[in-house]
Amino acid sequence: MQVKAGPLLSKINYPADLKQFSESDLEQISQELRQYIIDVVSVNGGHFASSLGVVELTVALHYALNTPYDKLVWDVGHQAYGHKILTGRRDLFHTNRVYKGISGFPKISESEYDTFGVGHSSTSISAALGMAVASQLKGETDRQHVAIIGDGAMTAGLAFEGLNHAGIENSNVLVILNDNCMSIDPNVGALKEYLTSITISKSYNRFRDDISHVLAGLSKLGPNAHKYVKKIEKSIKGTLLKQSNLFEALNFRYFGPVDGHDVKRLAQTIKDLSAIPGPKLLHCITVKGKGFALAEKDQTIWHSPELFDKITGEIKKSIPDKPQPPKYQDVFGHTMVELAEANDKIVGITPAMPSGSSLNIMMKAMPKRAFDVGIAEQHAVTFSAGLATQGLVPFCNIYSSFMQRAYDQVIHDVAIQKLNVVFCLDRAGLAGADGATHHGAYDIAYMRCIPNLVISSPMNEEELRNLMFTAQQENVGPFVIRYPRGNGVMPDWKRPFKALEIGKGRKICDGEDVALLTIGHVGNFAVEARAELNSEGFYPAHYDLRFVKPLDEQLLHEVFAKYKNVITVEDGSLPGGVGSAVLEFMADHGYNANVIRLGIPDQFIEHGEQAELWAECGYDKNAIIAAVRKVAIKRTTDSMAG
Ligand SMILES: Cc1ncc(C[n+]2csc(CCOP(=O)(O)OP(=O)(O)O)c2C)c(N)n1
Repeated sequence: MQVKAGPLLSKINYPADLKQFSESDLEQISQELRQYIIDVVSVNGGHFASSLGVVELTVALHYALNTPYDKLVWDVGHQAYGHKILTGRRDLFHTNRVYKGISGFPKISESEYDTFGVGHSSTSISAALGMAVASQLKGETDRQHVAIIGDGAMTAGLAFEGLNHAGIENSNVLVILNDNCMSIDPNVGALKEYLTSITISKSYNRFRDDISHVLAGLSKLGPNAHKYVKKIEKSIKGTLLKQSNLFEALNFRYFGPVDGHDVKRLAQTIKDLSAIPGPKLLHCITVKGKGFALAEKDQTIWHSPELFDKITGEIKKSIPDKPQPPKYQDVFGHTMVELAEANDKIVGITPAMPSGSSLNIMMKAMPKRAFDVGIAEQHAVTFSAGLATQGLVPFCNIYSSFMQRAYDQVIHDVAIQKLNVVFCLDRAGLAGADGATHHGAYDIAYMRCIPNLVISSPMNEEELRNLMFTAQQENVGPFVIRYPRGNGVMPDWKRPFKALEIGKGRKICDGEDVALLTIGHVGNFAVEARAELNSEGFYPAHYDLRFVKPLDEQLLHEVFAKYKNVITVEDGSLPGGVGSAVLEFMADHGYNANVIRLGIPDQFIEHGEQAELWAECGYDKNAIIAAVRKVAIKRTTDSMAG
């Protein structure tokens, strides 16, 4: 649905239009931009509070700098809605995150203003530094390169790798630290405490005022400004040296903290900082959800709410008339508490996703045994490995796509040492509206080749519980459990635990002509497909593999001995996936069947509803029906009986 922009915003299609306005209009433009985001996201969905928090920063950056010649790199990118609206996409913004619409994140292919594709956090400093060094090598020394990074994203090792390198390159990099004390959940860690301490420190606040006076003078000095930089630096250093500063220690010039909602002053400061060469950091204090009272109050819920009433703030939830199956993530969260109550060796770990993974349930119930380690997937895995060396059983919950960050740690720190770490990979498979950066498409392929790992995937809530129960038993070794975003299929999911035999699948039903081999939740698509196919006279067999590794070889011998057609179905990439594993088994054992593999093809899948994407990739119920129809023989009830 198209939404009407305010009188000033409606005149701005690109930053060049914004620059036509005077500084005194910037506040109203910011207000209209904020309202536009509220109007569209309330009816369309998407990330919310983070973009509201950087409205003034966004306006100031595009006003003060010469984008797209100057490069803005948004970290994570979930806060870049204002940027999209000001850079040619206002009229498309209602298609944000919608199937075939614009992406919810900056994307190089979408706009020349999107300098770097993002979605995963903490890449901005490295990327901006790469751009800055390239500009230097090309002699384009007037170009500005700005990384806009949140205090949450700043907790990742990658951000520090970027800072560490930038500090010795004399390139034109400005890091804007957007400090709102929040990740999705409240930010955690010693860095956060450090940032808070310098924000409230009296000497820093005095310094901030000093520096803004000096900077205000600088812009009036025109082209000779550089001569004065040294002088300013001396004054900065003089004040700063009195108190150590982390960023200064890394050779950055530190400015701030400044009010991230004072748009005029921000624009002026950014302009002034452009005159100072080398690496610099501007510490901006912002409020996540700024301008929408409920979002300011409950920033976690409003990070990415459902649709809502923009007047009352009521989040619109459909009320079903019968009990619904729970989300897999909630089954994980509640089961963690149950298991940990019975087994005191169990601990829980999440890298910055307490709410997203539902580990917050355990964090509340057993605060000493559940850890949010910040946006630090690599650390989360190696920290878990360390815990496991001492006999604990860590359940390390990481979204499948974020686990890509910690691949070496899985191999080097966990698998080689056969440590009893349980990896729960949430959002495995096509994750929906976040798109290509967030789909958990590759975990089966990238885990399957690692020795010592058990890799499993539950078809429903009861299986998830039983796999978790199985994984926490003594000496089981590294154990992966992958499950998708969204709801399961069992409203009555809380059943007693049962240990499962590792590497054993199950036959769901016998059939004729063709066997469906499924892994995980997509097995339910096959159950639905079978019901329809049966009514048409097709009778595929159905097996749930349950384990990708070790594969149930006995089950596969039965399948290849009995069926000439085999259809594998998985919510993961076809190259290297379960279908590939089945083909390997077939070749290794000299079978010769017609194998059709359904799953995610060898291309990046964009955003949309999960159901739209399953259909696009060709492994939803209808695709399974079509595949079976192609190879199976239509039978009457009589011929079945015969
Ligand atoms: C590598 C990685 N891990 C986890 C996430 C999930 N995630 C998205 S936004 C976010 C919080 C970011 O906080 P911050 O950088 O402070 O930005 P804010 O939303 O507060 O503006 C997290 C944890 C991610 N995008 N990438």
